[in-house]
Amino acid sequence: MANTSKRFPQGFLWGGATAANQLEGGFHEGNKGLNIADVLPGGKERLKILQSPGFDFEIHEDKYTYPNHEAIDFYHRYKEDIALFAEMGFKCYRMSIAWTRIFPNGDELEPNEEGLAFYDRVFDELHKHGIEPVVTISHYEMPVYLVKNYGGWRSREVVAFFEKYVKAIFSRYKDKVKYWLTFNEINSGLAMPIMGLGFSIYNEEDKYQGTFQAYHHQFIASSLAVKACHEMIPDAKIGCMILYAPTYSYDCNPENVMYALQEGRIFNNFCADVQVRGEYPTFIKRYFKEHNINLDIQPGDLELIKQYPVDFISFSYYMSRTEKKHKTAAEQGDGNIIGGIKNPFLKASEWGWEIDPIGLRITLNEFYDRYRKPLFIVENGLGAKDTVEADGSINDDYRIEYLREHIEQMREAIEDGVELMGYTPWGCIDLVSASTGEMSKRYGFIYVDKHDDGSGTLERKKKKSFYWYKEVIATNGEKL
Ligand code: BGP
Repeated sequence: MANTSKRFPQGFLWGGATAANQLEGGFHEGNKGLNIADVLPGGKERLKILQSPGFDFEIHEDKYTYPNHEAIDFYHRYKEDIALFAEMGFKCYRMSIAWTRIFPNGDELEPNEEGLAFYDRVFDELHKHGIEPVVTISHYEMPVYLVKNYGGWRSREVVAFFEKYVKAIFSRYKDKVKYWLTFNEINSGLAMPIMGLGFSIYNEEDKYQGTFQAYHHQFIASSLAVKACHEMIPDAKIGCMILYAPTYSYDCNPENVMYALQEGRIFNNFCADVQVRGEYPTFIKRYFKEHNINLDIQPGDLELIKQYPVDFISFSYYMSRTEKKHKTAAEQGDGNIIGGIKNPFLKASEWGWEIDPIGLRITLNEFYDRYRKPLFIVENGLGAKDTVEADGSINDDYRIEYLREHIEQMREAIEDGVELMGYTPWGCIDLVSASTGEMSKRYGFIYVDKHDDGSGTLERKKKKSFYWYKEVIATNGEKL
């Protein structure tokens, strides 16, 4: 008999998601070291830099602005912000720890007490309001020192520094944090090497070799994190985090179907297969051969990866991708961050991200069919420009519509049999955009008075979606 209840499962984790470098600010405070995000300029150049092979990782104040240096000042305003999350009824809050607050350069012998104490205060504040922290260990913020001196994830030495960082935070927060995520959007390094893999000098010739060697190191680091988590916090769960975009064939031409399958497997499944199944997928062997990739795999690596897969799968979902083997320049999509061609059935956001709620149901089913592990949607949302009306209200009906349509598809997927743990829409409070470095691409239920040129009072205001989401949570998804 069909389940007619519109409610979500009991204990469903409704919440919101952010990342340290996009909201904290205080980039020099508390002995924090520089991370990649601290040296990435805002504005037009940013996306080009992210997708390009090389970058000098210096701060050039005369030439660029660095929006995350102040960001939205969560570093000083976390109490006020957490109180607003609590008012919406958040059951959980996804956030990240900045590695450089704990180990400013990345290779110190001892962790930085001021950094540790900051997150203690944040976790205590969350628990005071009954909100469960969901913590990303590494969200696009490798220490610049490790990039410059070791070459980022291409260096095997970085694995040990990461393991040390992970053990330091597990040991400190073992009683406060029970949900951990390893690397944010680990597969994004395939499209954006700087953020995903922390490369310093990276050239076209060794693009494939360098990228996949770096991935191998991240996979070892992921397994070491799972091992440490299970040993140090037996009642905690640790997941991977994948940027998922279901990949459609443009038409039923088998050539295009095969092409879409191959593109989708590399982008969506390669990292997840290793982190979840604990082994390199069979299809990657041919890919490695064709791209002349010879991984340096040391004795014990594959056993470690096999022994310590993640407990659950978290992922971000913003868009689907449509592919065709031979595409013309005119067919190329102009905004979808992971490429593909324009899908004639879909509308796109102002930034060209194609809006596809059914794609979320497809994603949930594809994940669950393939891995049979609990799923957690830890990012989803609409980046849009908001207008503050004369009376101070912000009527973001477009955002409500976007979220409602996606939540409806989540409900369908649960009916399909998918095990879904929770939902944390991205940027629950306006913050700096990762791809543009700007404030005007807003996702929040809470508006922050801060603008692309850095001006603004940083005052927080509740948007219309704030009240809507509050009711969604209060009714456990029954009232959308
Ligand atoms: C994901 C990142 C986030 C976030 C989000 C929205 O890729 O994990 O950090 O920023 O996308 O992207 P953007 O800010 O570019 O709109």
